[in-house]
Amino acid sequence: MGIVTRGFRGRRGGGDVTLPPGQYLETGFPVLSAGPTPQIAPAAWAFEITTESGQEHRWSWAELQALPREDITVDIHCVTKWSKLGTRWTGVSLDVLLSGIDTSASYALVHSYGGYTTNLPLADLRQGQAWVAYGYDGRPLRPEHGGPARLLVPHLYFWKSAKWVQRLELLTEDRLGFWERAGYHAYGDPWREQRYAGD
Ligand SMILES: Nc1nc2c(c(=O)[nH]1)N[C@H]1C(S)=C(S)[C@@H](COP(=O)(O)O)O[C@H]1N2
Ligand SMILES: [Mo]
Repeated sequence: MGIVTRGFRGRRGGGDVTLPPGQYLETGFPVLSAGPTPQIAPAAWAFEITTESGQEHRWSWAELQALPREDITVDIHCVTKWSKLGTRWTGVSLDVLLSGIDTSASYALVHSYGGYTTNLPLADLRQGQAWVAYGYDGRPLRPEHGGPARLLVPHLYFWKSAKWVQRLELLTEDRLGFWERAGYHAYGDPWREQRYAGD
């Protein structure tokens, strides 16, 4: 005991690290942004969920902070092939934000400050699978990693975890986001290696 060799970290009871196919272990925290980092003052910040019937639900920064928060420890997998294990986040579950919202939508298009978008089935945002995260490693989430708040959907490739999240648009039909329109997979399950459309 006491000696920890990289690649054989004790994890879930010990043993080898299992990564999704084609991934390698990253110990830093790379920044991947398709554009500049938007600067959003908390007073100007809000998160919205809009439904297919046009209802709008809105949370100010203070209202988001007042909701029950969770500490989440998860592995993340970027389509550029790095995976980072045991990342520690703080945020509000989408189950909390979606509770009480009347919708029969099956899809969500996520919009970010700055114009980035990404799509996913609404079911993938429920049942403890997704958060609006504003803390990382016990600190406020840094702007380059999506602060003040980003989506966190760790079971899908990390491009689905929209940084600087602004709005969830609930839709009855799937609509592709930024990378998905550029040829990336509409769903993006790292364990099935769904990197590109057709994988
Ligand atoms: N708004 C926004 N969100 C984004 C991106 C982006 O360019 N803009 N890049 C995505 C991609 S491809 C990845 S891998 C992760 C990177 O998050 P990180 O920079 O915190 O590592 O954010 C995702 N969310
Ligand atoms: Mo990515």
